[in-house]
Amino acid sequence: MQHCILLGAPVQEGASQRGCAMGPEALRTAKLAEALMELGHTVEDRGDVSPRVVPVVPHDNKAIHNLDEVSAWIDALAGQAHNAANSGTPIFLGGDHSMAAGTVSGVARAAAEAGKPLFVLWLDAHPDFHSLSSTGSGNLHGTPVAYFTGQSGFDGFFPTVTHPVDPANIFMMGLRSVDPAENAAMAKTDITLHDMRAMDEFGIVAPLREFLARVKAADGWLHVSLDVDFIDPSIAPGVGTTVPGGATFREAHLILEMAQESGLVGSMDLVELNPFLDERGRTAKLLVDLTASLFGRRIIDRKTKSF
Ligand code: 5AB
Ligand code: MN
Ligand code: MN
Ligand code: MN
Repeated sequence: MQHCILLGAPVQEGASQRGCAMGPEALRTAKLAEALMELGHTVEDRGDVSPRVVPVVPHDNKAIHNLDEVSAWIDALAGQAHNAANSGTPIFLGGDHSMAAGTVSGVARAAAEAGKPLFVLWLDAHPDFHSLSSTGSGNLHGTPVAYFTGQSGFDGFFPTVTHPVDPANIFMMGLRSVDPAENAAMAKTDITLHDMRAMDEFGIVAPLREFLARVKAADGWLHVSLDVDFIDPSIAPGVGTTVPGGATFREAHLILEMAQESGLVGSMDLVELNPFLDERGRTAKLLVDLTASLFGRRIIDRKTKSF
């Protein structure tokens, strides 16, 4: 059983549309804590993080907006994430995905102190691999992976990354909207990219098993970052950036069930939920059910493990 620490990150300044700031409350209303307790875990809700915004130097890329605010969020979240990761299994309630710049870098520091390399399972329609120079939209939720892997160009704008995540330790699933600059930048890294085409062609089980086996062999810490737009918008409408052709209900559950069975999960992000765009709370409820799968809910109690 795990000690789950809920930490709200009502950041929406990294997205183009407002509404993600309501995400943490919607997840609480959808009974996230109750679902985890039902599975036998203890739950500590630390409330919402509130950053102190200080001005940073403006960037040459004039498309960027809310740089001051997002930078402050990253700084505050990295500290809180480090702290929470030292005392339990943090579940970060977003908030737009710019928060992962803070949560992942903070968790990476705690993992390193525990002598474990950090591995990231990135479930998203997008790779979020823009640099501050390459982002065309200027929406900073498109940048966290480039930041926490230590790509250049963030110094002086975002807090300095103390423990960059090795790109070889990142496994992305569900990609179906990748900008040319992201494609070019990722081609120079060892990130494992399992896009929707690969999911159609090769499925989920074999490649995910291979990744989890690598985490296990390295005695690693596994962080799962779940962007709502990973899931098909027909069943997860509560998100600003809908992209057709996403993961099905069972594909999403299977991934999280397998991750749970590996016994390696140390932390999680639930991001991009926009309750303003949701339909009667169904996306928030789906996220709670998916989290329950990652924390041990099973259809039947099976003796044989799939991993
Ligand atoms: B999300 C896009 N690449 O940079 C951009 O939802 C989308 O956190 C970013 O994955 C999507 O604006 C960010 C077109
Ligand atoms: Mn994302
Ligand atoms: Mn996305
Ligand atoms: Mn999005």
